[in-house]
Amino acid sequence: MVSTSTQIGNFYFDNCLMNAAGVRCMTIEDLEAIRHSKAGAFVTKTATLEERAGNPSPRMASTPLGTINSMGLPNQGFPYYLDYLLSLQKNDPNQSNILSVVGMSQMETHVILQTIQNSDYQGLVELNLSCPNVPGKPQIAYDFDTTESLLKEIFTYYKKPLGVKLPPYFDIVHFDQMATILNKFPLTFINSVNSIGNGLVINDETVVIKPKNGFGGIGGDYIKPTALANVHAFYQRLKPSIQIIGTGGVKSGRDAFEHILCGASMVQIGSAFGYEDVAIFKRIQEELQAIMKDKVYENLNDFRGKLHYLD
Ligand code: RRO
Repeated sequence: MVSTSTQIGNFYFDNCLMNAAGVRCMTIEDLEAIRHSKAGAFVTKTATLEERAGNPSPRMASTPLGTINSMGLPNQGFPYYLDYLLSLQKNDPNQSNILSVVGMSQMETHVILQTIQNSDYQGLVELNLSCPNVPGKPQIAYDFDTTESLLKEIFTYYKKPLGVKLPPYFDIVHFDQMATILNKFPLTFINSVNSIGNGLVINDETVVIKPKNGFGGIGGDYIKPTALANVHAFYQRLKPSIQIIGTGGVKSGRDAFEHILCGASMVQIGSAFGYEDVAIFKRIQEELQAIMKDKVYENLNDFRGKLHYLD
């Protein structure tokens, strides 16, 4: 029997496929749709301390090869998502989903994480260190010193399972430097990658989204090779206790297979989930199972991280 079940830390999932934060996950209605689908879990839209309207529209556009967005962190405020997750946890203590958060300042990030630490929430939390779209706020994880000092401070009080969402890196030295920092902390997982920040898509002579004069995060087919490289680079460098969620360019079972081959324990679907809605989880699960069956792999452990190199 071919299984796509997986584990992150002490949490078990029937299926390794789930949504990527930001896509169809801003309201309880969105999250319930994922929860009742074949997805193994959901992750919430990244939540800030207070509700945010985000950037002006149009703020997302599609091309035949993917998406560009500059949403600007629209969300309902983190208590909305925490309360919902707590209500799910009450009904089923074994439920495991991911709460994505980040503050608009380091102080706000600490307030959010301290509140979660002091709550009854027992599930996974992902700290988004890579939002590319808030004007005037650089992506935290491109500043290595800030990332290290922030994580150092967080782990003085945060004792629950925590992961970080990373932007793509493009240089071997940066993979080395970031992995060295991450390995200093008791992280449960990393999620690699967020959108490739600050791309530009043009239609005729005009940009296609309004915020930041058209600059926005790129997702979809454009980013799969970058995502696979990041997943594999971190798989090679991180201590085994830090697991990897692979995100970027997944629209088929083959794409999910490649992320797992590169070292991912779970695979998130962003742009393609936006196009196809919750039916995508069943389709990609079946495609992945067909590939595994063909290769006589029974579970993810049979091929996770086992990418072949040329001699
Ligand atoms: O809301 C956004 O503009 C956004 C976020 Br927080 C993120 O992490 N990645 C992205 O592509 N867009």
